[in-house]
Amino acid sequence: MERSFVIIKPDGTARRRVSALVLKALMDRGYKIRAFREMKVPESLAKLHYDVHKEKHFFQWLVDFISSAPVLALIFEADDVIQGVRDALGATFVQKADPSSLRGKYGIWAGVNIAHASDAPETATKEIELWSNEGGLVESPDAEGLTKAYIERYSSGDADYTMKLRDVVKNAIENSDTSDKVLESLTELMGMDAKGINPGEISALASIIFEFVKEEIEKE
Ligand code: RTP
Ligand code: MG
Repeated sequence: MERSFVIIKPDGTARRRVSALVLKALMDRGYKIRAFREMKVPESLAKLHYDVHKEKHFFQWLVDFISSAPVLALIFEADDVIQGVRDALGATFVQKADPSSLRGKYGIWAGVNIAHASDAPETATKEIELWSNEGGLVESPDAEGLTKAYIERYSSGDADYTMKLRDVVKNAIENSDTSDKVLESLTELMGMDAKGINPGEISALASIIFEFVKEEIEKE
């Protein structure tokens, strides 16, 4: 049976409700969960995970983003799960993802996009090996129950700050606004649904999103 390695990235996990909704949407597709781990990603693991992108201009940003605050690392299993998860996520850049896809619904902007998923069976195998050896990911019969418990615990309520976060980022880029106000808004909105996330990690995540905004403005 095919497997996919999935990460709910810090921008989803810091917003607990959003990560619960993403997990629920993926489970509703009938996939089995073989491993579940909430963890802070060491920079060394983030670098190895995104090693294929090491020559890209956004590599260091991507490493800082993925290691800024906790993620959920998971192994999904089902027939055609790799393509299925990627279809559910939608296009890489949030503004290009279909509005009904998970990145389209919950991603913040561009590559600040909620989740990673393996792109082929060979990469899935490599990623599962890497995260098992370097990330303490363990396959367990408990994984399914842990995932359901997470969904149960965090998916209630209807507050969704995604569009507000998206507007802050978009407006800042459009208006070349690099003032502290932007960072303050990001920190406040990022913290709205962050039960159990350390405030220092929320700040680190907001700062790395602010870095992204500043880099986009410099490019123009
Ligand atoms: P992922 O690996 O995270 O599942 O995403 P993907 O296959 O859809 O896209 P990929 O090209 O592998 O990019 C990996 C992650 O890097 C960030 N990114 N930023 N600033 C940029 O131009 C840029 N391009 C990619 C995104 O977080 C993307 O998910
Ligand atoms: Mg990729």
